[in-house]
Amino acid sequence: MLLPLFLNLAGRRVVLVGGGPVAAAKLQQLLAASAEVHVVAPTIVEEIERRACERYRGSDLPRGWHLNTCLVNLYGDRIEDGRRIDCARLGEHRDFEPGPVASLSLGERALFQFVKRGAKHEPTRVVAQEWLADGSLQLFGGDAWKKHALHRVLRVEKKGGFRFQLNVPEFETRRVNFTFRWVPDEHIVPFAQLGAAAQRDVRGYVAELARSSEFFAGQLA
Ligand SMILES: O=C(O)CCC(=O)C(=O)O
Repeated sequence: MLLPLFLNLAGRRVVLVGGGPVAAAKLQQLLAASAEVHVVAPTIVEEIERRACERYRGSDLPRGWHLNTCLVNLYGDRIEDGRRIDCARLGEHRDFEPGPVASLSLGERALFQFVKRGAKHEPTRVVAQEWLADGSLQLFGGDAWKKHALHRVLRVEKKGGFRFQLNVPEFETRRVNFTFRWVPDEHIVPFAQLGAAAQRDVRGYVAELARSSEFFAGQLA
């Protein structure tokens, strides 16, 4: 039997246990309810990396590198003089880090395209496209997709009613995308072992992360 819950979670700390698609869907709902979410999912990145290693090998998978960092893209409307300006797109580009791209999407569906630029005066050609929905995990690698094609997000829908309360001034977020990146093991260094200048550079950022992460709080202890 299901137990429906009607709780005001705005500003309340919520612990979410798990890192699979069900947890990802719940995360979206909790963020939309303005909860302060603490995710306990030590395996999410390892699981994504395991799937990447199953599909890619040889020169497509850098040796001695691991998925260890993440770029977060917010898609939505910019609020300017009370008007909403839809800027939910990302222009065509390549990701230059080695290794397959692993990207996790939350919120509204996005139209993701692989494109090739034509010769001078010829239009850009779409070579493949897919809709990335709430909870989608997308993996792509190899020269065909990473080197010989560019990728872009053409648009993000508004049909699902997704809104993330992320406290970004003058911005309404309806899609969040996490793109995990491969990092060589020797670059993964505990905060305490960084040089003084590097520690100064990142201390404020680590302190901000430490507010909601035991891992980063431990790094500063
Ligand atoms: O938002 C997405 O689905 C794609 C993000 C992307 O292409 C990137 O971060 O390089």
